Amino acid sequence: VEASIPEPQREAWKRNQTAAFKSSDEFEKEVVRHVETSLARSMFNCDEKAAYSATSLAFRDRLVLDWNKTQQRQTYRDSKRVYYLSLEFLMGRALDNAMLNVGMKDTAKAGLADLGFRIEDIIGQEHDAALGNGGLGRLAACFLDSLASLDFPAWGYGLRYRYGIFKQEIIDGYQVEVPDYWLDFNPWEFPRHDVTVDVQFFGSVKKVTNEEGKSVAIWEGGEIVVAVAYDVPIPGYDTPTTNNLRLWSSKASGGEFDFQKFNSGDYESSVAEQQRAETISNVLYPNDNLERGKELRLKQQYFWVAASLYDIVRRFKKSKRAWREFPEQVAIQLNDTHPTLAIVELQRILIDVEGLEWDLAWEIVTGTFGYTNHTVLPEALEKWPVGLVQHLLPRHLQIIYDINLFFLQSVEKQFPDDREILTRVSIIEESQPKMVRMAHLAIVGSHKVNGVAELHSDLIKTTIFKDFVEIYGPDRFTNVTNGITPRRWLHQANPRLSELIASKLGSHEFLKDLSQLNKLEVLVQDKDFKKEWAEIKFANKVRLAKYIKETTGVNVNPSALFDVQVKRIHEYKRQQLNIFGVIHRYLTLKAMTPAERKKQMPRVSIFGGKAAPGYWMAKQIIHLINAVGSVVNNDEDIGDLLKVLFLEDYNVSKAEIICPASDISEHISTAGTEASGTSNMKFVLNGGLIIGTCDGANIEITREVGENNIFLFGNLAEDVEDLRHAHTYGSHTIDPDLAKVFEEIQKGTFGSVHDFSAMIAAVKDHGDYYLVSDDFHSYIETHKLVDEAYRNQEEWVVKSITAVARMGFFSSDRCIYEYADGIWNVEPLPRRD
Ligand code: CR6
Repeated sequence: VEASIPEPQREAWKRNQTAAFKSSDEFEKEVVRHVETSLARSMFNCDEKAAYSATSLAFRDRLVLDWNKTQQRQTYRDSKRVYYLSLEFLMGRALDNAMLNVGMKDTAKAGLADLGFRIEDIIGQEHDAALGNGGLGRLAACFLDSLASLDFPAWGYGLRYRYGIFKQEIIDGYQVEVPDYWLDFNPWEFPRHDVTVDVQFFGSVKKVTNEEGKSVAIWEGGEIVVAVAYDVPIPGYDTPTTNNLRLWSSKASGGEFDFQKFNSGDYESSVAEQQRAETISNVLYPNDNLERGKELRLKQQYFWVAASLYDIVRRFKKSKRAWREFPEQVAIQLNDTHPTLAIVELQRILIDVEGLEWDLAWEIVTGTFGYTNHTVLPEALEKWPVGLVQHLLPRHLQIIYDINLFFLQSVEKQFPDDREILTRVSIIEESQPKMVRMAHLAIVGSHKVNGVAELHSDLIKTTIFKDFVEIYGPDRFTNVTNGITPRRWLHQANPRLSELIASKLGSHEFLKDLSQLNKLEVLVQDKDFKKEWAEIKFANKVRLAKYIKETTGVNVNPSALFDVQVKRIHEYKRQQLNIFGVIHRYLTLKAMTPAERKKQMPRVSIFGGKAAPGYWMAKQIIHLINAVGSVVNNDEDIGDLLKVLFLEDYNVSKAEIICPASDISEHISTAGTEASGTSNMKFVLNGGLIIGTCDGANIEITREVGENNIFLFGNLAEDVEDLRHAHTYGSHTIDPDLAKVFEEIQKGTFGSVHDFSAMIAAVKDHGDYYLVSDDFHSYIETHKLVDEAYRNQEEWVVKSITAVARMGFFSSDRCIYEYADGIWNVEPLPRRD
């Protein structure tokens, strides 16, 4: 406000306002200008990378103009804002998305062609922004797209990792991790060197009495690390609303390095502090569904939470409203427990810095936060040693103890005769060492807790958070089934299908109201439509086959049934079940006569996904898949009947090629373990069918698309516990077909007998925790049904169209409306000009 231009000079500004390009000619001008000035190059040294950079800068300029107006509007209207706190944002590429969302891809295509480039090649130059592990991070990215597309005033807050998720290379069948340095040139971010926050660590707390005779806590000493804001514009689809994703980067306080030390000749230690500070935002922890309790991870969490809250509070204070209005102006969503310290930090700011009474502050805090749980797996539930929290954040630990004290007092009042419940729900686990249970803190400090699919939300209420339902009542807990953005996962990934649908529905409106897909259902008997539908799937398979040839050297027949499982490698997701099934198929084919073989349905089994670097078993699974591939793919008896591929370095941009090309995809987690899954939705939306267990969102997909259009198999969640118990305490017999698979592996057919023995032992000797053997028979039988169904191409296409027509529910737009309504209490703020 202080730097605003005085009234008389504003005319000059208005005359000179930047205008966004409107034609391909104007676009070309912008590209050339950026090549010549921003990049200091010319037509004599403009390669595809430079053309990508200049194109991105041209689009970034557009986004920024809309971004500025959006922010001005939101500030002026002073309406409630949503803040989505996530340690992961798996954004993928930005250029294609920006072009489509602002509706200028055709313009850019023509302009680039004029300048001598193919738009696909330019798009392909971009490095994925891979600041996430898997579903949780991609969900955050889909939510940002929906929030902007639906005109919600919303900000994302995250960390600007220098290294995102590692790049995966497969060498001799083994995963090798290579650092993902993605920031050499990133045109999509705006460094805000003037937007910084000092974040304090360590030190000690002293209690003093202030002038009013009140005892106040002062946190002093320790060290300061500076958070610098980097802003990434998030364009909505078909709207000028452009929201902000703010990522924090860490740097040392007090300049570049210590000059005194430098001058006295101690160069090394003069830069040490700087290096230590920068370490905080250096690297994304590469674990999916696993928390390892590393000190640096806790530092990351507090650094990001403290900077974000300072920013949010600073923005609120500009409005000069009373503190009790805070929850009416601010909704903060905690994406998993990673940002749970935000609860403590806001309480600290309110009582220690702003001088509010505890009770009022606590009311404000709980009114502000919502917490999303994404897993019931015990190894993923965050706990921090009390000693570590004490050391790093001494004042926060005191506040956590106070929160816990007041909470347990109220529980005691409610259940005077139950001592056990206090131990079970306490935020502090009385173990050796004592631990802070972050999920408990997140529940106590939020007004709503949600799971991410119906089964999952029921499970958290009846298992891990059962006591809290007793304490707070069932209304504290709710469900918001996950969704995906149809802009990226249909319009961008599968442009031909999107255009075909648009031509039938009369417009692209379905991209903002996905329920309109249901109007496709009447077309299932339209011959031409079905033909075109099938042709598009085939073309997408040809595109993937070409990619497979380029990256693996293997020829695959695009007429074969493409069977895909791409996701993080995890025992609970059961890639081992899939590869054992593939071996079973191989053995079955080998045992046939050539005449019998001719009658079989050709298959291409496609795998992809990263294993956490420390997850040994997951790495063995990757190795087995590759080992099976090198035997099967070179077996002349088999030929095109079976190919097995592992696609290296699965990420968002590869998913955009893979999802549209699948006939069947596998979502086969042990029932009750996959909270939701979201790739299941991506595949079905692109006309692929799925084989899956009754787990996560598969159940709701079945409800929507109908049982005839999905292949379900396996034991139910409610039976898992008994089965596990029986494995351990009863007699445990292995499925006979699976036993034959094991024998073959142990014979050395796929090499490395030693490497694979642990995978077999997990099933045979260690209780088969993931029920691979229990589900094997029904898995194999269901794959036979898939083969049979695929033979009838007519029917298959009908299933595919019907399923797509019924997928409207799974748009992330629906999720955002549910959060806005049931958790955040916020309204959209569309532009009215
Ligand atoms: N790993 C769940 O496992 C869910 C996503 C997003 C996960 C997955 O089923 O779809 O979250 N959980 O809700 C966590 O990350 C803890 C995931 O991606």
